[in-house]
Amino acid sequence: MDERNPTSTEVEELTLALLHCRGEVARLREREHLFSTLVDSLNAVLWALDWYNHRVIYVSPAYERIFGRSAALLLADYQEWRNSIYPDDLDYAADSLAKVLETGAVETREYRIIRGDGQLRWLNDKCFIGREGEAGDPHIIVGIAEDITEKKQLEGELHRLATTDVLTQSSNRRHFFECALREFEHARQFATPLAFLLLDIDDFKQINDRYGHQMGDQVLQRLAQCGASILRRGDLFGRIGGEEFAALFPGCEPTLAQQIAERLQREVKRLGFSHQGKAFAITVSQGLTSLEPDDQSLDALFARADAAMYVAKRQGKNQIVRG
Ligand code: GH3
Ligand code: MG
Ligand code: MG
Repeated sequence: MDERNPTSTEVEELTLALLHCRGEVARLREREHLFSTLVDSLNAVLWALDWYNHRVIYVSPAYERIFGRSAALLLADYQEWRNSIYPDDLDYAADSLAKVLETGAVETREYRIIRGDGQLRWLNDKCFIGREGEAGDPHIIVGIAEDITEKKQLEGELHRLATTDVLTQSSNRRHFFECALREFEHARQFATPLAFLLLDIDDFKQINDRYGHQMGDQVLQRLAQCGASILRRGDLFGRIGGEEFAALFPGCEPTLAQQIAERLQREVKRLGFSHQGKAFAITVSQGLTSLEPDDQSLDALFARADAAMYVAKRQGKNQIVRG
């Protein structure tokens, strides 16, 4: 064994190496600090998953904030990830995650989770293949999950505003006809019955003139509620003009459509209004028609119902006419 004392050159080299190591440790510590500051301030969960061993190997601190669940539990048990996903979305979340193995990146995953406190939240969870395994197989998947609940709520609200009539909360004209067109095409394709109804309040202008515009607005609101209340599941109802409404009854034979229209006619008459102690009621005229084999477009039904309603008005209003 060499027991000689190190030469001064060797001591110098060792000292330099030691100083270099210290510098490296300090530099790594600084980077580690920077990295955790970045990850902590990010309002999204960074995660890494060992695909073949079904193990979550890393989640950033935002996990506990966003999921309201323990990160330690998730790291210990992969089942915890499955538990946190809204059951209806679990298949989608698992399938879209598996897809990353084929595509390398999946950037459009959106699904719901159930927080530890039971709250439902929407996530956008992008994932990527992290690094190559020894056999060349990808085995680490990394991802970034962002809470998009507020964005989803805003989208829902925008959709509601774009499709409903502000005064009556019924579908607006554009949305009603968009949905009606889909039902028309479906009925044509599968040769199923379809009924179309137009409804116009009688002498509505007089209501405004006698009782004021605000009362007129109330009449429109009550009429829309009444229309909505007699609809069956899958029926459409919308305000398509000032005091004009339309309804579409998919799968509805002409006799049933007639019965629905008659019921609506009775219910509207039963709506009671009062203005400065004076009670009044309203009536409506309806034009009703059903899909015929020659109808090439929704317009054909609309035109027939409109013509029928015109006849109802001319014959004295407060009645249903079939077209
Ligand atoms: P008819 O029996 O022939 O249908 O006569 P009508 O008076 O009901 O029909 P007309 O088309 O002459 O008048 C409709 C009135 O509806 C005119 C318009 O000022 C009023 N109107 C349209 N939109 C609204 C609304 O949002 N609120 C109120 N209060 N009135 C409205
Ligand atoms: Mg009218
Ligand atoms: Mg009108």
